[in-house]
Amino acid sequence: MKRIHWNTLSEAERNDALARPAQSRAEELRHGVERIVAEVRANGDTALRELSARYDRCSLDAIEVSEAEFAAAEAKLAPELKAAIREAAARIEAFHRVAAPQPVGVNTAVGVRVERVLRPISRVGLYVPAGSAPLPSTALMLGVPARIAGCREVVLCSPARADGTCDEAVLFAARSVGVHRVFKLGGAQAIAAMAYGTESVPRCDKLFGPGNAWVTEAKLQVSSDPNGAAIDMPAGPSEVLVIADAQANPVFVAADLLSQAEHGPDSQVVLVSPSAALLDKVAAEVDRQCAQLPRGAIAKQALGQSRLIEVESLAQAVEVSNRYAPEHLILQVSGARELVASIESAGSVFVGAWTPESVGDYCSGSNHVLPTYGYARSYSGVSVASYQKQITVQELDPNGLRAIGPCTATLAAAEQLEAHRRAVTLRLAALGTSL
Ligand code: HSO
Ligand code: ZN
Repeated sequence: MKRIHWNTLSEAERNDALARPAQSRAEELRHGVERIVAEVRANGDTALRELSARYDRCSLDAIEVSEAEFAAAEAKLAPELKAAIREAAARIEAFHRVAAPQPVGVNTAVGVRVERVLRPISRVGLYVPAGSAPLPSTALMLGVPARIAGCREVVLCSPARADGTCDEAVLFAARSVGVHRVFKLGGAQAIAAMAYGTESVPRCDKLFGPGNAWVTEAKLQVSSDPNGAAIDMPAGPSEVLVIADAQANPVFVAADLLSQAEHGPDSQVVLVSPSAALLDKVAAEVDRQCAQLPRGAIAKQALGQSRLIEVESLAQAVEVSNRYAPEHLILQVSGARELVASIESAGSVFVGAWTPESVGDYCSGSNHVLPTYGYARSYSGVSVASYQKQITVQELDPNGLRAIGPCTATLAAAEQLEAHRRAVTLRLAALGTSL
């Protein structure tokens, strides 16, 4: 892990120190995805079968998961895993329900009512990756808010294995949170299918979920086409920033860094501390724990581009974190709760020694589909609001028009939009009022 002394760096070096690894939208990837999208649009299910054979090495009879397959998946799962999936879903639901936007209304003048009403996005498409490890927790994180929002059709795609079946836990999780239909599709072809529709896959209005470079590129492409689909957020490799003080337990800090590093070789982990001794202890502890991990080789690659940053104070640590805008921020400092007020940009914050990031990944109740790559500066994680449209409604009675008509007319005149002005003055005249 690279050691950095923040105070010795110039502004440009600080930017470099916090830079994410370049994510190139390589020509080859762009063209490859364009070709896949075009094939799916032209040949529908036939293209999906061909592409699944080519890329996922599986021959699909039916693209959609059948009732019998759902039942077989459920029968295969260990009871404690099913119980954990149900338990996690319940907690995710409890938080997302209270965090959901509410309809609001206010009289902005006498006789002028303005409201915001909420409507579900009708058809949504969820993507659950199954690359190096299938992620049933992602099915929960995407499915629960869709159900709370009341989306009419919730579709989920996840890649099939070579034998043509999907991961049992993903299927069970999808079913337990009310996903309506599941398709055995992965990669760019899954995104294209949900964005444009095929004979089997319904066309969706908005697509959600993480994925590899192909999935991400496909989401970008379909979202820039007015006939395609909207997307939740731009996605990049997963990341964590830990702020720890001299009192932090190096064993806990190392475990948290590794839990992010094991996601993939491109994961980013950053530790910021005012204590040089703590940084030394964590570095040694990371090596020790990493050697014992089944995915140690992956974690080790991620650690290659991770950083240990020494700062002069906790206040400076927070400054560094706000500048980096991490997907996950862990505060392992005494009085961690007080630091929360100064956090400006982060996807999700984990407060104190007893809050590992893993609990947010699975079952504290918050969502784990979060902005990465610095997008936490302006984006938020997936929530019920992501599955809703907010519609504003206004209604005036005659007194309302008398009250705000003159303001409207003056502004319309200033913009030289006479038709706008008359839409008001004609009505005021009908009410026997002139300006
Ligand atoms: N930390 C990942 C989510 C995840 N972790 C799923 C385990 N399973 C990205 O936020
Ligand atoms: Zn994770």
